[in-house]
Formats: sequence, C-alpha cells, structure tokens
Amino acid sequence: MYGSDKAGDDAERTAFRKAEKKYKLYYEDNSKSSKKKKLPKQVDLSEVLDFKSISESYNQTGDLPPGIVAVNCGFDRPVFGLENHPGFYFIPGALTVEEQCQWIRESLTNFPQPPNRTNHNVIYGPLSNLFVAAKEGKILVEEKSDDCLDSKSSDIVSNGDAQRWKFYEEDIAKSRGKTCKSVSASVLLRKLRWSTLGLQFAWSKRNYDVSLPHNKIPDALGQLAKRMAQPAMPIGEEFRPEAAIVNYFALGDALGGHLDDMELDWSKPIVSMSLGCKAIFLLGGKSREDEPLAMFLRSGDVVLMAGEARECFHGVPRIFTDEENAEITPLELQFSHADDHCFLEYIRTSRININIRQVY
Ligand SMILES: O=C(O)CCC(=O)C(=O)O
Repeated sequence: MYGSDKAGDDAERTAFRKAEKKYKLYYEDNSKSSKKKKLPKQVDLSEVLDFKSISESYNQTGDLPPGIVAVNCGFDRPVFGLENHPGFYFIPGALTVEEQCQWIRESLTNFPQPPNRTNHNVIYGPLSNLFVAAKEGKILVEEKSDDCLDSKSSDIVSNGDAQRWKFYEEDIAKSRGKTCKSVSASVLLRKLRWSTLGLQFAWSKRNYDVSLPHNKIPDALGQLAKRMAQPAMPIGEEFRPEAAIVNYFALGDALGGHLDDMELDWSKPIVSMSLGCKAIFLLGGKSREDEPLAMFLRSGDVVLMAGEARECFHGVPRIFTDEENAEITPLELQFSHADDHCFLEYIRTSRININIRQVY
C-alpha cells in the first residue's frame, strides 16, 4: 500500500532498503551515445525464490527446499508456507488463464470507474471510461473558462456538471488546446497507479473513509476472494471481502516496503492476486532491519497474508517486461483475438495486482 514508506537516511540503510536497491531497475550508463536504447543493468536473481519450480518438483518428488512447507488445507492445488513466516501463504498458478484475462479486463475497464477512486482523482476529478478513451485516442481537456467551452463535448463523458475535465476527439481537442490544458487518455492510462473498490481507502489519512460513496466489491471478485482466502481462514469462518486495492505497474514502477495495518482484524488474510508481467516480491520481518526474502510473482499467483505475516514489511521493487522474464505467453495466446488487442498491448508491459481485504 502506498503512503507508508518511511523516508530519510535511516530507512535508506535498512536491510529492506538494501534489498529494494538490489532488485530495482537501473540502466547501464550509455549516456555518451544518447541514441542507443537504454539497457537494463543485469541483476543476480539466483537468490529469488521460485514457487513455480518448487511446485513442479514437489509434484514430482514430494520434496521441498529447507524453510518451505506444504500447507495441508484441503485446497485443490498445492499451497506453500514459510517456516519463518507464519500466516504467509503462496498459491502458485492459482488462477486459470481465462480468469487472469477476465480480471485484467475488469481492472482496466470497470474497476477504475467512479465511484471507485484512482490516483487521477486528485487532479482531474472522477474520470469515466479512461480505457475506452485511450483506445479511441481521445484527449482529456480542461474546461477552465467560457472560451474553452462549446457544446461538442465527447459523448463518453459522464463526469457530472461540476467536472472541469472532459474527453474529446483529437481534432476537437487540438482546436481547444491553444487555450486549455490537455493530456492524452493513453498517457493517463499509463500513469494509472491504483484504483480502490468497495470501502474506499483514504490515502492521506491512511484509513478507510466510510463516508465516501462506494459500490460493494463485485460479486464475482468477492466469490473468488472467499475461495482463495480459505487456506488462511480460521476454521469455520468465511472471509468477507469489503475493500480492494488494484495496483497498476509499468516498467520501472515499484511499491516501496510497507505494512498493511489499517484493517481491524489481522487474523483475516489479505488476498493478493498477480496479473501480467512477472515481478519480484520482498517479504521482510516486523522491522525494516530484518533481511527480506525475495520471490517471483507470476500472472495467476495468489499470496495470502494473515496473522503474524500482516505485521511484516513487504513490497515490489521490480517488474520485468522483457520477453524472457515477463512470462506472459499464455496471456498473449488468450488475448489473440483482434477485440482484445488493447488489453494485450497494455499487459505486455504492465503488471496488475488486486488485493482484497476484510476491513472489519
Ligand atoms: O503488488 C503486490 O503484489 C503487493 C501489493 C501490496 O503489497 C499492497 O497493495 O499493499
């Protein structure tokens, strides 16, 4: 979750910060020839836990590396835990490719729709249909005074009377651009970093603001979260999906080390689903001084954090968008229809994380 990363020199020197720096994307310094394509610096990935290969060899031999345990919970696929991190569960490949594609579509089209809020709300107010606007090459224009206004505003806008920003066709936007501020919808889509579903999280207060208008978590997402939460749930209890944060990552984006401590009952897990390009996840301890474990998160993996694991620092220092490391071939095949081109184009260079929470 954003907004909780401790800044300053002390934080810079912790074991968690060192690991973040180790895996972060840096580029080779080829600044002398500015025309050359920027090359990512090589990073040693040999210490990154790979639950996909752990799961494959466990299925074949029943063996597990030291420190990793198989959780016996009657789930329909292997669930792994970590001896030193009670309450942390990793379910490799928990989502089918069809499910992954469904949630990528939803994350781009429906989840950022008002009343759900996104990082763009602060500047532009609620924006409807950003993904469609980006697909259609539209431009968001600020309607700041009478000379910027006419009656030909785009039909896709549903921001309400008070909003000052509206999407326009490119040619109309150009004629207004001389007097009004503007930004293309595709740039805004690239800069989409989060959307919040269900009970709305207020980042500035670092708390849930129940007074903010909100819809319930979509039923299908809630059902999926209930099913996935099961290995981490106290016996006889059912997970109540009340809020979700959707994180969108482009190449170079990272989520700094943080705690998710704003929910009342930490015995209930956070259900965290990965979609799109592969990432590195860091799971630390209760202090930033504790050295974190690094692990790969692939599209379709689900992580649960409950109990003691809720008190552990965690973050995402890196996503991979290159062909060898992104590992999104199954998504490319599933999104091969022409209608899905826009989703494929987005997810080829992006990662989406949906994390679902019981707040009370
Ligand atoms: O992107 C992820 O896998 C982790 C997300 C997360 O830690 C959060 O939103 O609090």
